[in-house]
Amino acid sequence: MTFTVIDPTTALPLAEVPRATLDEVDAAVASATRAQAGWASLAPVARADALRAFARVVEQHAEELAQLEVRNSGHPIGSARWEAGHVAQVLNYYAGAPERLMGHQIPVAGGIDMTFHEPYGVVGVIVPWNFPMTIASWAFAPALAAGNAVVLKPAELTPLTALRLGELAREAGLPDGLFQVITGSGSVVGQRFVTHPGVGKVVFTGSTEVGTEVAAGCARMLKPVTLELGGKSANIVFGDADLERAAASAPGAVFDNAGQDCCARSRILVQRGVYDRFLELLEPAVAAWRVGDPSHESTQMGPLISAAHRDTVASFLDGADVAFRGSAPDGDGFWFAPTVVLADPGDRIAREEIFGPVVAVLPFDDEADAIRLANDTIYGLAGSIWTENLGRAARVSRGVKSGVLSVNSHSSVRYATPFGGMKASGLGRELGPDAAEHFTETKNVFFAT
Ligand code: TAP
Repeated sequence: MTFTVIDPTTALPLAEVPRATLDEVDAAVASATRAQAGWASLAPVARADALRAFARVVEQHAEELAQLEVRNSGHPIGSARWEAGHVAQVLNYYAGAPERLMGHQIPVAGGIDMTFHEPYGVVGVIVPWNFPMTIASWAFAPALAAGNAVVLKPAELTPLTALRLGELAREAGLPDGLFQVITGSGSVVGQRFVTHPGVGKVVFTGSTEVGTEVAAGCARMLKPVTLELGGKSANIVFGDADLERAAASAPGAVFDNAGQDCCARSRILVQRGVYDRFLELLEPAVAAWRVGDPSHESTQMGPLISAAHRDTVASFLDGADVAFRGSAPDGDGFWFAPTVVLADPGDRIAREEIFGPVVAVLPFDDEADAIRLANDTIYGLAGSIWTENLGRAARVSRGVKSGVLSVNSHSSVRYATPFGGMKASGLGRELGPDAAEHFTETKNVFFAT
């Protein structure tokens, strides 16, 4: 059995991909279990070398991976190149981990006490369709570094770069079965990671709705789970900010990847005294946002991922107070023009994740009001604070309940710094110096003397 993968820029079929059965998932977990035993017993330096070799092969194929992502996901080529390079960087970064996963020697009476970081065994990784390569690498690189095997399930909409990464891992010399990519539906393949007793940990990135189900299933199995879920992040602009910079950068903060970004700043909160001026500056920046063929070097935004998703995004504009819109091409692709909406805090558009190129602008009065509004959502993933006042930046960044904030910038993702959400945006952290440890359990051993 197979399923068809569609190019969102043309709406035409791109590839046929296998739809795995339960038996095939079980076979993948069995071969991952066999591979893991050998991998975990390798010298740490040998695991580090293997991950660096994988990184080198990804670098050598970066352009091919980027072109594939352009076609499967509609990402602009510039972004797709960054994503492929980022996967290699993440692998190189966690290649440093096997030799640094140190336990403690703890002073106790009557002997010597030591802790060890033991791998879980097989880690099941479930990823969404919005950033297929990068999000997968945030889990598989540290999991492998810590001595685990990985079975990765990409989203059915965007499996192609993940499948290619599976082939590249083998080309790089990773042991057979150690890193497998298995395609199929979430309710079959993803669910089996949850219920299979041979999968020691699950990493799930996707919607809060499905993530909650996955977490409940893992709880029944007493299985650890990392969750990276939805967001409704605020871009907070104070009256003392550099308004020109804040307005010029705001489109990129929400329309990047056509708004299909868990960190999208899909609410812009603007202090009332500069609200009109900010909108005046924002309008030309939105008009200048280049939407079109993602294979063109100058394109900033491609299509949405599917016709069904475009319908969902469009439904948010029913009855909305649209201030202005950018442009989008005609044609068969799943196009949607960047859209700026004026909203009230209770509006659906100001509360729910849209996952499309639509931003709600809301005024606020003072610092306390900004923090209250920013926190007035079930989510807590990312956010930005624009102000020239350092004390205010510190107070507001401590007051906003989000896992990843930036001041006078919209940067959320760096491989060397922790990433993840508070509240309904997730559980646990990825990336940064501690992530490999999150793929281990602490064992304590006491030696009587
Ligand atoms: P989902 O519909 O939740 O799907 C995510 C993944 O889970 C897909 O691979 C899906 O498989 C699989 N899945 C579906 N049902 C499942 C089940 N019952 N058990 C196990 N796995 C199952 O999300 P999406 O629409 O692909 O992605 C958009 C969402 O992801 C947004 O909410 C976005 O904010 C969130 N997201 C969060 C982050 C971070 S880092 N916080 C990053 C990116 C995206 P199939 O679709 O193939 O069936």
